[in-house]
Amino acid sequence: MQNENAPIKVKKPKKWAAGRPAVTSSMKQIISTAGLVRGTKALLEINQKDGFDCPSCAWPDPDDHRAATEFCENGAKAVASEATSKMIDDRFFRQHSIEELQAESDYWHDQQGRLSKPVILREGDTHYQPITWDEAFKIIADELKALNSPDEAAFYTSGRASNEAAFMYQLFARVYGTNNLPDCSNMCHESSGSGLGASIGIGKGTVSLDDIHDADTIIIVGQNPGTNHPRMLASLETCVENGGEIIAINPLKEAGLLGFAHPQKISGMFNKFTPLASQYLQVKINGDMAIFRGIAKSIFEREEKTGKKIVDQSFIDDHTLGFLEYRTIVDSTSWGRILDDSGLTLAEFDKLTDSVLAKDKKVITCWAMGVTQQKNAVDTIREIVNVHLLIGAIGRPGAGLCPVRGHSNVQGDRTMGIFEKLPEWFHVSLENHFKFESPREHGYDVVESIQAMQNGALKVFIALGGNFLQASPDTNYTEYALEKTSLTCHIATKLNRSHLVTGKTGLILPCLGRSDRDIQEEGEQFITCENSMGVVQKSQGKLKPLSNDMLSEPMIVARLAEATLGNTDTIKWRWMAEDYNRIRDHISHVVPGFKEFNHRVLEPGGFYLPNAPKERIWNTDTKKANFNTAPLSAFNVEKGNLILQTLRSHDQYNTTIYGLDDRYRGISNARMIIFLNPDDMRDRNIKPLQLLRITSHWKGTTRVIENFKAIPYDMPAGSAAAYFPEANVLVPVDSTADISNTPTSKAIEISLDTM
Ligand SMILES: Nc1nc2c(c(=O)[nH]1)N[C@H]1C(S)=C(S)[C@@H](COP(=O)(O)OP(=O)(O)OC[C@H]3O[C@@H](n4cnc5c(=O)[nH]c(N)nc54)[C@H](O)[C@@H]3O)O[C@H]1N2
Ligand SMILES: Nc1nc2c(c(=O)[nH]1)N[C@H]1C(S)=C(S)[C@@H](COP(=O)(O)OP(=O)(O)OC[C@H]3O[C@@H](n4cnc5c(=O)[nH]c(N)nc54)[C@H](O)[C@@H]3O)O[C@H]1N2
Ligand SMILES: [Mo]
Repeated sequence: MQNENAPIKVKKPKKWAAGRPAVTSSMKQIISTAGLVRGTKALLEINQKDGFDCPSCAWPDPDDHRAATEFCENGAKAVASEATSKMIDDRFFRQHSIEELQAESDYWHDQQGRLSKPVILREGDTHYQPITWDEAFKIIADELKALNSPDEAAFYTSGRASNEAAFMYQLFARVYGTNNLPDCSNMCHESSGSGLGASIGIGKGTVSLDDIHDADTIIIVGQNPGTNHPRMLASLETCVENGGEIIAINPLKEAGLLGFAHPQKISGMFNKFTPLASQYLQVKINGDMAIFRGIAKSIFEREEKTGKKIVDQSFIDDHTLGFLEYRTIVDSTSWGRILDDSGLTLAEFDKLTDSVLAKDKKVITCWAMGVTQQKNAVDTIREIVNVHLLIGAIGRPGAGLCPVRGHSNVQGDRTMGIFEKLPEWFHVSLENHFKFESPREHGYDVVESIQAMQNGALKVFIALGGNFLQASPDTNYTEYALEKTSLTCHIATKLNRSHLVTGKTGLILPCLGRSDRDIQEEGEQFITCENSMGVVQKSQGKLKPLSNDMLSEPMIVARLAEATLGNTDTIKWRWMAEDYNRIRDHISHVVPGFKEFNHRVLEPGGFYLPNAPKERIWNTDTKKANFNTAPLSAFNVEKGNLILQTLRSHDQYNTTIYGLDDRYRGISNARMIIFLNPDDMRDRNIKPLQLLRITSHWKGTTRVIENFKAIPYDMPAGSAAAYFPEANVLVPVDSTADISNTPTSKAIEISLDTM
């Protein structure tokens, strides 16, 4: 374990990612947590066709050949954290009161090992106590049955849950009678789903790995793949080697976008790196919509100047609606406004447009949280689509849209029906197959759930994984909200802060993780996941579970459902979970694209789900791809205030903190820091490492965090960055994106004071 009191070290940020340091760092981590034998065994199984899907990110595995080490530094760390040989037992909870545990850091919580037995915190108790599984299910079932309405309960999902667990879980919620199925996606790529659905008729990306390798130009917006999707760097390297160009749009200079040394190649082990981004556009926070508007404007101006058609008119005519209206709004957006909002120069736009129009216009745009967690996220994503529609860069090889998902099965969970606004056809499909009445009223998303707990409308909160308290905005507000409930129950692998802020009664139910062997009544089981590119694959854990008292997620859901609802002719909960083929068989009847699921999933490497836009078929309301016509919007702050974005360090997986370093940004031993523009620091007379109080401002209210050290960093004036989850206190619960209701974790108005 690292010493949390060690002094902070600050070095120059790195100019490339991975290489030998990545290998050393991951090996150190896995051996120290999981031990050499267990650790090596786990590593060799990650992302192999008969092994388990890496629990870290949703970047796809190669379709054809896979290296024996198809994982990355951060995948190895995620596995080490799960495959640890340390265990939390009864003694742990006897020893530590809730109050003591609350005083420890997130890093410390993760270091305590795997949860191994169900425990309960009864009203007034100071310590969690062991409980049997049967008792635990009975307590939850009694509580659920006693509610005035099923809508007084919510069922949260984090994106590691398998397709099988997720399908059972949403079925349970709906048979019970509610659509209250908030999930981590609400805080993550919900804006992508909303934007893409309206524009092209599917809430998912349209490219495969081959497209990434073949593209002429890949634009990466608001994403830090060096840390969060390291295996993507190998795909980008292939694109560059094939003559493609990478363009980064990011306020911060991120090492992983600058260059990559492939750790599985000899050259990479000697730290010889391939330069990646040939253009690095340091956009102002929230300036991305202006960038894509600017590309469209440049294209129209070039057409006028040269008298030649540049847009793909036949694609526009055959496949889209709204072109003329879009053209009008682009014409009426001034360059002054575009340059102001984006922070770029005309020369930068010129070069960028050259690249978008280069060669065969095989353009792919990738994006992640820098785009989705903004007030105007949905319009920004739709503006990205607008540019792709202009040049027909969708539904052909080497071109398309690529929202890069976070959690390894967050996309699959949504496909399985984890959605508070489930479409009508899915309800009908469930009803026809299972013969029950599925409730139609939309359920609560994450933000609405927090608000409903606050106003007393939501009384029971059940979480299939995740760390709701730390992942949610407005930490203090969310904490009070959770405390107002009558029951909180977490199905989890590792201890986290959400387990320590409970309703009247709190329960923790320990479950198997991806790397664990899963044996049920009918023998050894596997689960399935869907990656960011719509490939469904099997995943089979191989490690012996540390304790016999953990249950699998499908079995926990099944027993909970059985205790609450009982079995019927059409739904035999426990029987389903005794053999996951039975769950998959149900899925094949309910969810489109899963016909013969049990058969096709045995294909090595899995199978692709249907994706209509890839075939230029648009399942939108209009049956066309829709141009979106929205005025530019910008996030303005009062003079002297800054815009803060919250981001991930290199040593964390969301709220799980593996270590205290952010290697590529040059930071060691610190998380309570704020990156600032050097000129902004000078203007405010702030010295490096000086301690600051940060106040966020929202509709006349303020929120405060203290003791954050100032770090000068290369980013546009007026912007700032701090780590998630420490800075979540500052994110106002009702500051959310239009339409998707995603918290605006990448744009918060702040002021600074020295302490
Ligand atoms: N190791 C590791 N892997 C992970 C995760 C993890 O925590 N650790 N988390 C997983 C999950 S759930 C997700 S969703 C993904 C997250 O993957 P990312 O989206 O890469 O995660 P963030 O750290 O939030 O990074 C956002 C990036 O957006 C940039 N940014 C901020 N504001 C703006 C803006 O206004 N415009 C632009 N263009 N850029 C901006 C930031 O500088 C940063 O580089 O990663 C997944 N993979
Ligand atoms: N300010 C700010 N807030 C953010 C973000 C941001 O960028 N800035 N990002 C948002 C994003 S993109 C996301 S996805 C959310 C993440 O929100 P969550 O998904 O809720 O959070 P995680 O940190 O991924 O959850 C980690 C916990 O999941 C449990 N867990 C791990 N593996 C398993 C498993 O296999 N099964 C079960 N049952 N439990 C498991 C462990 O107990 C672990 O402590 O946070 C969001 N919050
Ligand atoms: Mo995410």
